[in-house]
Amino acid sequence: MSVSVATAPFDGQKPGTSGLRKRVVVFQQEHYTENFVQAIFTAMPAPGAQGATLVVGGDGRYYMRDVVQKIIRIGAANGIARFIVGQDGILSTPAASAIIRKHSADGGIILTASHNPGGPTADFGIKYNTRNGGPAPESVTDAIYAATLSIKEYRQVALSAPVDLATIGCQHFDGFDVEIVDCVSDYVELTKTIFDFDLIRRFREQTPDFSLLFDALNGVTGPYAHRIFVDELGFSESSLEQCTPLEDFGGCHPDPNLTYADKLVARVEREKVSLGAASDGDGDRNMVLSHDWFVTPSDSVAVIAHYAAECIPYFQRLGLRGLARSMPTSCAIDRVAAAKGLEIFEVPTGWKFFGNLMDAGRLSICGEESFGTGSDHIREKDGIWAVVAWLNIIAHVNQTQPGASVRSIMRDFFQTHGRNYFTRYDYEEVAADGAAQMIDDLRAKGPALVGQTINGYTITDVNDFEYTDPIDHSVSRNQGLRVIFDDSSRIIFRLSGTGSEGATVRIYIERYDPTLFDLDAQVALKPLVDAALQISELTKYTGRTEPTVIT
Ligand code: VG1
Ligand code: CO
Repeated sequence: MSVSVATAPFDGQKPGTSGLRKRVVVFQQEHYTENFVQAIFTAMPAPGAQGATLVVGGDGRYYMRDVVQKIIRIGAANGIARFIVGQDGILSTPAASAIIRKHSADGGIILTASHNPGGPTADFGIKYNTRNGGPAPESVTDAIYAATLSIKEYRQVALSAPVDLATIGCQHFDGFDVEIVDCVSDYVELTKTIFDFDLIRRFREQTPDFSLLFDALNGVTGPYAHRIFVDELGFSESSLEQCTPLEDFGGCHPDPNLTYADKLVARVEREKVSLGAASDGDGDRNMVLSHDWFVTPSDSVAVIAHYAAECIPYFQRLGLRGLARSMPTSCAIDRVAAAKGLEIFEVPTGWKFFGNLMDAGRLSICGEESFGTGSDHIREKDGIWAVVAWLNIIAHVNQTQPGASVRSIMRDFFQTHGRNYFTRYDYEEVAADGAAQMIDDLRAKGPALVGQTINGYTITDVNDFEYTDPIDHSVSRNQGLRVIFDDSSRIIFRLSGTGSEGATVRIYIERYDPTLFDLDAQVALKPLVDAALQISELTKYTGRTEPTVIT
């Protein structure tokens, strides 16, 4: 039995870089979540919700299970015939993508605010993925937003009790089915077809000095990491830390970078760990480091692309079809593409922009500087995938260079391709007006900046990044303000589209050096960082003198 509930639009239900993210208390307002969920079903691409199969799951954060129940009730009333739900509502973002694809579902709803903190006073998020398993493109998120603006009612079925999310198996209801699936099985099966697990196992057995330390930051990847690193690859339980998903991530900020994964970083240094890694709340991000080297995400994807066709079975079988990065990501991967004669694409920030290229068979491996790395095995970035890729590469290189390490692999890479020094400065939760004004004024100042020399660097161009999708020709404008210098150095200014409060300013800084590999990135980039602060007058607009996070 389905009933209609009268409602009215809420302001600000516009999906950002990756879904709608707000404070939990915002989602808890009466009708707020229901409105957005109904808007998803209203806007579901043709042929729509009627008779469709929908995957539902999330990163385990506070409020998630309540929302799973709401989605089932509203989805069923909108005609969804079959829900595939992770046990206890749990699915990592990459696992959800894998399940949508494997079961030919019509889409999925992923409940996560990703790397944002969780808990009653922190963040929640809802994201819609389409049939290809990837984040909805802007045409769909625009339609969802439009539906939130005109909503007058939502429909839901009345159920006598909440759906049991704990018991694996299929439950039949009047007009629809709910299938509860093990949250890791499909994902682990897929991962095993991609990488050379035998090679990694042998390497581990033969190299007792090699140590792995993986930190899930109390996010969703704990169970996945346990199955893959411990059960399948044979690493010890002590290789895992913070691997139980917690509703509030144990109070930590589940963002894998040097600032927020400080516990891991300290242990990696202290215990001289060979490969340290972390992932974010929903498991799509990764950080890779060793006790003597921090691998920037921009370098990580380039190294994976460099070795993939040589040692990762999935790419040995399929070859490399093309490479891509988000615009602010460093150009290291461009050098790999050039060396291998591959197409390279530069897309706006946000994984949704890679999907069309993958679906068209033109993109194999891609990454973002924001700790996102992945391939066309699914349509989301994939944290565990990146860590296993590194294990596969390290094991492979050790066959011909015993003792090869993260550091030596990076050094070889720089010797072949040169080094793109990269850093990002984030100013989190500044006043939105000041931040927007800073970008507008910078845009206006652009033409006058061209030709100026600052700290030895001469500006040759200032522009707004605009992207035309090569497949569907859709155009995305204002995707970041770029200041380009005569030596190909770049400074990019962008406002985050994933924050839940105020604005976050991101400044991305990059410089290429063909010969010097051992500089500290902060030292190598200091003159450009100073130039960025000078050009933007950031302190004047935001009142901030220091960034919140440097990556
Ligand atoms: C950030 C990153 C972007 C990433 C997005 C979602 O977006 O910069 O590269 O795709 O988060 O990642 P923004 O708009 O805040 O810069 V996740 O792990 O939050 O799904
Ligand atoms: Co994430």
